Amino acid sequence: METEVYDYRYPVKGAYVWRPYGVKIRRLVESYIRFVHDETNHQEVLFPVFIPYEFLAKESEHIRGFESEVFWVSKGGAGEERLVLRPTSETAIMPMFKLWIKDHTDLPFKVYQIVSVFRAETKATRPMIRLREISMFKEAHTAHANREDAERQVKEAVEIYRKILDYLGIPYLISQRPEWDKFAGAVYTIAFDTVMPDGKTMQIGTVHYLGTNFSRVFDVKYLTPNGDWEYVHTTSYGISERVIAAMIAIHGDDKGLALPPNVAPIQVVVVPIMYKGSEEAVLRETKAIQEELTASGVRVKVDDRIDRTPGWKYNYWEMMGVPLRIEIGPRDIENRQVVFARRDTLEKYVTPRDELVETTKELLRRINDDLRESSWSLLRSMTTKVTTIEEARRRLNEGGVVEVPWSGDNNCGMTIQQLLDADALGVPLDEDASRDIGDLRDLACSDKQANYWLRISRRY
Ligand code: P5A
Repeated sequence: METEVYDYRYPVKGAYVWRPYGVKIRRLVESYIRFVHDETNHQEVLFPVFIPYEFLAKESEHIRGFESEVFWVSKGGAGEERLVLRPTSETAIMPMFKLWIKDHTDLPFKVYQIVSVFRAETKATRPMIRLREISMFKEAHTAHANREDAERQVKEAVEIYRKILDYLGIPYLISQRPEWDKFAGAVYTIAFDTVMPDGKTMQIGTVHYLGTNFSRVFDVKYLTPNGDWEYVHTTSYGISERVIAAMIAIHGDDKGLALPPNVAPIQVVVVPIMYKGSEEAVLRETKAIQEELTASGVRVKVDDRIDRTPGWKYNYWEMMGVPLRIEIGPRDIENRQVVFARRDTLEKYVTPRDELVETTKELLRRINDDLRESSWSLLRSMTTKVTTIEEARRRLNEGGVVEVPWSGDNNCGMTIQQLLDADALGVPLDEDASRDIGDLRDLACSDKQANYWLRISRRY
């Protein structure tokens, strides 16, 4: 199954091949990502993959974070070069922002691209999750007149990511990363994490407020209405094919993929059931159904292979995650009815033939909603507040996320990580997260009053 989407067998570590069915899924995901950025006035750009090393190294925290993960291009033909393959594009974008941004009327300035970036990851690579060539890296970069406007952009970015993840039915926790785990060069980082079926969390998107850290070293200034020159405040935010990995892992089951109709390359597969003598009628009906559904905007495929049984086809398309199946046999034609089977619940429905289009659309809508809802309830059931080390350890061993009392002191936070042998995701920012902490002590520093809940999990 997996190899119809993505092939792990490419002979370079951390680099894999998207196969045709996978590319179709990916394009549907990308086109929604583009849609949401376009509707919020981000302009799509395409930057070179090369960055001169001295540019990457200009911002001291940034290079400290990325130095060990850089792929070098040190030879071009016979000549020597000092280029790197971008691990992310802040330092490629800034010199161009300097040329493009003149005065306050140019702000805010918002661009994005969907490209490959390269990171020599030190942790073990994993297909679609920890790549050395991240091939669906959507990165947005924005510049603003002041902190307030940049932070407004951070909020917009969080809404954009909510929308994308909701569309894919992926549940998420939103946390402000602790100081020791923010993006290299950021003032602060807000992260989206999901819980994978094994109980470990995965970071599936991050939004960074970069302050003037990059604009100062690249000298990106704008002319204010008063005639002063000021540094722009920048933000950046990114997601990758990890969202596809999360979608596949979270909705799939032991029968294979279960794709949300929103991004399923085939939303409905029609399987004709032919008995001797009725072939012609069944195929005629199948074709009529295909045409009606196609005309109403549904992505539909007819599986009329004659060398496969209907049962074989049911299994195959279930494995491929097609959300809805329609079975058409002579009896259904006679009774003027359509038989539907849902991939997610495996339930069957029979509806009158003249309600074909309505029912199809209603079922597709419901499958999107139900996949999202059931994933959310799983995530909620895997997140718990605990107040003792023993309870936290026990919960973490079962898989999931714990929230423990924390003073806000970084040393205490890092000690909590060590005590629990797990990582801090940060302080909850979700709208529905309760911040109330009452009269508790820091889990690691019992002499300190707790001020926050700190999220802890084992991470991918
Ligand atoms: C934001 C975009 C950045 O690089 N610069 C431009 C900022 N942030 S980040 O957190 O480092 O990466 C953004 C998201 O990309 C995913 N990601 C990866 N996916 C697959 N393989 C990797 N090796 C990898 N590294 C990061 C994460 O989802 C991350 O949140």
